[in-house]
Amino acid sequence: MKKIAVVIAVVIGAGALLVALFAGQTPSPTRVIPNDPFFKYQVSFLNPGRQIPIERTSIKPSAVTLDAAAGIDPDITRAWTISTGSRKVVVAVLDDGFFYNHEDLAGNIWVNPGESGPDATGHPKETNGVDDDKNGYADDVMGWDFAFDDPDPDCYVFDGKRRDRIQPYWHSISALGIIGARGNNGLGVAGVNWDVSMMLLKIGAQGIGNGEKDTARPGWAVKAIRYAADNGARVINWSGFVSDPAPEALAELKAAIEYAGKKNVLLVVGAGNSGLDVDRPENFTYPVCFPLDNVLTVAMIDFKGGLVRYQAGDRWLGSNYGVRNVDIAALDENFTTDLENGRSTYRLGAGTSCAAPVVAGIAALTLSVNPDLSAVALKKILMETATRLPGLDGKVACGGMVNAFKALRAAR
Ligand SMILES: [Ca+2]
Ligand SMILES: [Ca+2]
Ligand SMILES: [Ca+2]
Repeated sequence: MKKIAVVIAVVIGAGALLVALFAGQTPSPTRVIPNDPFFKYQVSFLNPGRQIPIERTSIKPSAVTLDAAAGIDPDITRAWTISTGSRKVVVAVLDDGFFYNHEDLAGNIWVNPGESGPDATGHPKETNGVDDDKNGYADDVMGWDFAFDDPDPDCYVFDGKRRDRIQPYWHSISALGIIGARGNNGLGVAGVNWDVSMMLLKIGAQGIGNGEKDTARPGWAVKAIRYAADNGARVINWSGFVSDPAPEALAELKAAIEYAGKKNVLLVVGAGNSGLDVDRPENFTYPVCFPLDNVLTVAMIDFKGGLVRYQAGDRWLGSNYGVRNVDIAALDENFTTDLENGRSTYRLGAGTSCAAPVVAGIAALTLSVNPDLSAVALKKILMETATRLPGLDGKVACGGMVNAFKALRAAR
């Protein structure tokens, strides 16, 4: 555990202000506020309520005002009084390519101990072309690119045939920053975990955009999930889904997730942004709708505590839901890491792709306190300690939003 750097003690005077700001939450003796300059925009971690003005990006003025109710947050600043994370906890992220050189992420990328340092001939194991740890993958020092079967899960998408770079991709970067941007380093934002090891498993494009054709295939996800389970991950974040898979492919995917479950790996997935009841068979989507006890499915809520719902043309979109297939909710609007023309930047992300990493991050933070929890026990703690919200009744299984402080307290 990282030594807690700044503890805000609630004292007479200042305490009155804090108690007033956080009315609706249990009174707290302490909170931990990191020194990262953009933490002030991370109101999804610490929501003061009322009208909250923030910027949408770090690179140009782009003010937005969030209409918030006090107490609608995952209580992370109180959880940080217990733990700010550990490099020993490995979270695998299944996504498109990764901008792992981001200034606020580089320090929290997983380093495969069996593929780092000098080999017997003095060459670096990272680049010697040898599968030093004999796990089936040569030079897999930070993870693997399953889409192109090479050790570099880099941040570009391809057209699926030619290896020409089309464009930098961005979907994964918001998830990485939420789970584990370096915290309290005086730079950028703070992740749920100030310290963590993020294993990078590239399985193809997870969002839909112009010119992006290497859409995730179930076969790549199957390999990635088995890799995560075999190489020390305890949590997998998958803010995505497989589209139109064949029944055999689905069976293989289910078997891989069950295999991960046997190794106590919890798979956290975004419920999806189509505004659908995914308990209805015509709306089934995978892996969201696998009835497996090591899958935790995350809906997205707004700052008032209701399921996100918005009109797009003549259609209603928003968080998917369903008391059987969706387990828990989290705020989706998170100020997190981004990239712009190859530069490290920061941006307000949204969607269940940003809600799932909040829960995956809190799962990892919980394991930093108690690494002996099974995947099933971890899922149970997260659901049982969730903050119940009337708007989630009948929409998600536990009827609430994730609460980091209560989860860590229960796990201790
Ligand atoms: Ca290897
Ligand atoms: Ca090697
Ligand atoms: Ca930081």
